[in-house]
Amino acid sequence: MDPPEEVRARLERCGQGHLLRFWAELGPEQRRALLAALPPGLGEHCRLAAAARARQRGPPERLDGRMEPLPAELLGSARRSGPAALQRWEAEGLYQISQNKVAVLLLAGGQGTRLGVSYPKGMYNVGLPSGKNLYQIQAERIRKVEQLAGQRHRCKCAIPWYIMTSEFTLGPTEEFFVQHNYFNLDRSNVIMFEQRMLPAVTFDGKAILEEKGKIAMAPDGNGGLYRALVDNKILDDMKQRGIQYVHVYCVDNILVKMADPVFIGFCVSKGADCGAKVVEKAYPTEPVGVVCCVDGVYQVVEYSEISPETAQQQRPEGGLMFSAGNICNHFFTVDFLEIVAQKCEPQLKHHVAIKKVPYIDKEGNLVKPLKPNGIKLEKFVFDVFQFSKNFVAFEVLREEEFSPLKNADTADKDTPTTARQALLAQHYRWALKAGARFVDENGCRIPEKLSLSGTEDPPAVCEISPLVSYFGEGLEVYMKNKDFPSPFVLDETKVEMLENS
Ligand code: UD2
Repeated sequence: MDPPEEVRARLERCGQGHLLRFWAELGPEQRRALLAALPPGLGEHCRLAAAARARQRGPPERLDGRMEPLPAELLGSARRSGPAALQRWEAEGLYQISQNKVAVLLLAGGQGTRLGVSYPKGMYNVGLPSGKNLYQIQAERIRKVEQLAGQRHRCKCAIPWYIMTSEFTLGPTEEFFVQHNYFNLDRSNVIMFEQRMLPAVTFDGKAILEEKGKIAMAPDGNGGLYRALVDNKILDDMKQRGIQYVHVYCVDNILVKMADPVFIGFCVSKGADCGAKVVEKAYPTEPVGVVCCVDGVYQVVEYSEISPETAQQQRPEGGLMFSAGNICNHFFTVDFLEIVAQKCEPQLKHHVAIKKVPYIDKEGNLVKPLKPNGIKLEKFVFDVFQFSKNFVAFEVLREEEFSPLKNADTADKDTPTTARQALLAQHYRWALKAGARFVDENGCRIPEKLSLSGTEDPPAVCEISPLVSYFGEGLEVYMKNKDFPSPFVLDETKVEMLENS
């Protein structure tokens, strides 16, 4: 059987006739699947990809002259604000949570290629004494902050957890949640949905076959969120539940504060429609994007778009001029998401990722290229800042809130080891602050060390379950003036024992 004449002609017209090269060798099921997988606008997509790559090969566009730092009045700070302000924002955030107006949304459609595992990153266990994976830690933080808001306002409340997956991550993520009984969350409050996929394209604009009857596809970037919200009627679901505020975050930050009441409270009190949590850049040339203003519009500027001189520029009062490092942690009102998803999404720019994409050559052999050969187009979640009418940013301390898991342990940063160290250092600080003492196997006191670098093991290992404490609160009652062995895991069972001792 020949492919429908109209399909062949259409593919030929847009330069994609090669996709039918192996048609004669395909079985009926493969043929059906190939035809069904041909995306509308394929030719246009391939042209766009090749053109974007050609543009990218030129010198990077420098934005230096057009950049301004965020105005001080839009930038809140966990470090510079007094306890009264922080408490006020936290109270506002907890109130909104107690009113069931807050949801969290996890971006989990990425392939996690740098980490080098074949399963979704959220399932990764960084080797904590409890053996918990990232998803479990996140689920337990949601349960705890629901409890804190409920206790404060004497009610029962829920924070729905929306999880954006892709063709690569949906199946295994669903299965993992089922296996773990949704980490004891109410199943109806965990909503998984899928983002779209786009064909990978050669440098000369041809869609790539990864099998004789299958086009190589990749997720459309974390900015695919906005289309996925519409495709999957997620905004309707949010509205039905009365959600007004959404905390969006990236899967790999082990220190992420789910539905962070302080950040949400800050954004709500400022009347913001869109907000970004940021950390101070560690050093001028650190390869992170900075949140700033370009031609009067808020955006994240990639490190490649700034000259080293601009990156090093200092503020008169000290500190880097452009220091607001993006950590993929955002606040949106549902109204803002609706405007973006319904109206502005087509204006989001395409970013080009150049990757090694395995392909079938003309002779029908599978080739695993040694050099990058394919273009993947992606949209970025933060590219919507430009549409905000009231944008704010909130700076938090890196050691308290940001330690991403990006690479395998062979790298020197953002690895399972650094993520584990960051979490254990934080819990050690919390324990000391609560008055705990640690002793070694001979009962001798382990000397305390208060200031730890990001890549240093604390002198004693103490892991605190998020079900016991969300951000260090409420620990004195179990830990003050008590001796603990190392390693020690403070979980619900231990808490019960300590309460009865
Ligand atoms: C992201 C931010 C970067 C910085 C850094 C901090 C973007 C575009 N970049 O860079 O500015 O804040 O994080 O850790 O936000 N994802 C999807 N679908 C996709 C691709 C990615 O859901 O098609 C998810 C992915 O699963 C992850 C998040 O988006 O949770 C960030 O993706 P990444 O790890 O590829 O982004 P990275 O580290 O380049």
